[in-house]
Amino acid sequence: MKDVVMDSVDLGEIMFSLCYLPTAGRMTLTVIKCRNLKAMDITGSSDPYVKVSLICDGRRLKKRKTTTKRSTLNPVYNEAIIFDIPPENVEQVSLSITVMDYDRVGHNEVIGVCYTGPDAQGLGRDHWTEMLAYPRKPITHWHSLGEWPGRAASFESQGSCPSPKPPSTP
Ligand SMILES: [Ca+2]
Repeated sequence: MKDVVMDSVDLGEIMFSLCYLPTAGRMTLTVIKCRNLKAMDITGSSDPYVKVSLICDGRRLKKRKTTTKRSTLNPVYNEAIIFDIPPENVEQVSLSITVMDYDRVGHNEVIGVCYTGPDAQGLGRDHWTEMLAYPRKPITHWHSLGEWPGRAASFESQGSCPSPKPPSTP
């Protein structure tokens, strides 16, 4: 896993909660809100929505998105996205959370992205660990958005779905 370079470009932040129900094998990611998003449109604003992908083995297994909020850099969603993840697979998956700008004409653009999962960096990994440590309890954090790594190659590594890993050495 390469380091995710978080440079100084301010793309904004996203607040979401994670909650895992081991018996039901259900994970709920609630997109709460964003703040100080980067303006993508000539109007000086953006039309943000949030796309959440469940990733295993570098592949997007499932993709869900929130509604689009028009012309705001501080959207409020409070929208829950549910994934079925059996306990035996919870160490093998990650989530990518991408904030997009909707455009009526042309392609929608990525504003910024963050990751959470056992292979994520920093808070992305800590948030996931906390979710597993406190099952049935929604855990909420603000995450800084990072640059979209182009073809998404830096995070979605090649190879087979990782088996449970030994704890990382200090
Ligand atoms: Ca737009």
